[in-house]
Amino acid sequence: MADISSRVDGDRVLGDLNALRAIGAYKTGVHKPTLSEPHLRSLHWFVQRLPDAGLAGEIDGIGNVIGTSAKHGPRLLAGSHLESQNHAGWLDGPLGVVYALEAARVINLDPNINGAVEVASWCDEEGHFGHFLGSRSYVGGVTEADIDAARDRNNDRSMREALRDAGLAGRVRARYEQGRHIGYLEAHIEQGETLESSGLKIGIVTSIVGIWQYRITFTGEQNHAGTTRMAIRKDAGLALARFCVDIDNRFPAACGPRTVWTTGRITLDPGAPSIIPGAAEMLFQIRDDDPAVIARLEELLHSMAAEVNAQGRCAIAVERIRTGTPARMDTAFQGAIEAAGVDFADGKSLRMPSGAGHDAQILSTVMPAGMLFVPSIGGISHHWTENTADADIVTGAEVFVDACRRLLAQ
Ligand code: HGY
Ligand code: MN
Ligand code: MN
Repeated sequence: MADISSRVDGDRVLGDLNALRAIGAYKTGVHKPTLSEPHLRSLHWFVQRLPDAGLAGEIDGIGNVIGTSAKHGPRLLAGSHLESQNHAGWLDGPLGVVYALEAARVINLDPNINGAVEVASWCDEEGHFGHFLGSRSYVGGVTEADIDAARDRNNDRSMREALRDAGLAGRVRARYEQGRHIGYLEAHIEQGETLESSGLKIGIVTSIVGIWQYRITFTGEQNHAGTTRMAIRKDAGLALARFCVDIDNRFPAACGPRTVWTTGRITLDPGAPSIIPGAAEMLFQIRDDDPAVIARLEELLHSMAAEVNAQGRCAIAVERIRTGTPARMDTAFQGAIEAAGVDFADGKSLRMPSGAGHDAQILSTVMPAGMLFVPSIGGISHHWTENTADADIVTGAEVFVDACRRLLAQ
């Protein structure tokens, strides 16, 4: 067995994760929306630790941090994100950033290892301003106009203003260099219960879902909740509720084996108890790793909307506001993770798809990419009770660093 586990310092990994947990702490989780004060403090924390890993870097013009190495030889890029969903978990994102930092500290400073790990913290993976704006900026998929248009979904603040307030206005945005890296490796909590329920320790990610997001609006007639007879109402809120139930009744016949759909936000206008809502809006999401399934469900959505409009009571409009290309993870990266899992996790690993979106799916458009998961307690994530056992965090770090070493040696 390789001796690398003597150099992965599990206490240092746990110490770093808990230091980040203390920044923007919320109950046992964190509240670090993109470009918020605690998110910026976390980015500065990361920048300050780059030199000890043989790296140099700064926060770039969209809030990414890329740590680069001057060491000769092959280079592997590794990372994840440091912002969180609102009032959410302490590991979603930071686990992958700290594992990347640990891999850099162990590998970059070892003269016997040819090559280096470069690290990244991608801004806005959690979609407060857009989708994957940080990693998409790095691969050249974000224009200045996109940033001009981006607004915080929590408070409608413009991204331009947030970047200016953070002192990042005018900074260059880091771009990937063709051929600089052999690929990208990301570690993440599973955010589901597969590993824990199977007594396994490592998920070897095979594919990452595409996320398609819709804004569905309903227009009825605002009126008095007491004097308007039921028979003549045009209640936009009721039309929305009926549509959600109709989706649940009709999607199962058209979906794939792992398709999921979610209505994550409902807004009623004006949202007062004595007023029949004249307008309603739902943010609706479909996820699958097969684009044909998503296209089929989108077609069904539009035909269901046409049926509602044909009834002539409330008008409905379906607007697609985001698409996402599913990604296949590189098989050589999967193999390196599996081999490392044999050495450091007793082979307790499983090849599995990711139902969550990740920056790895963006990086996979320009270089080979791989992901590994560690177990989530109770499968909980995007909630402040999200957690992973310390022993599983350390095992995951050792597998991750060994996988990096194997990939650099290929
Ligand atoms: O929503 C997602 O899949 C990711 O956790 N942001
Ligand atoms: Mn994440
Ligand atoms: Mn997340």
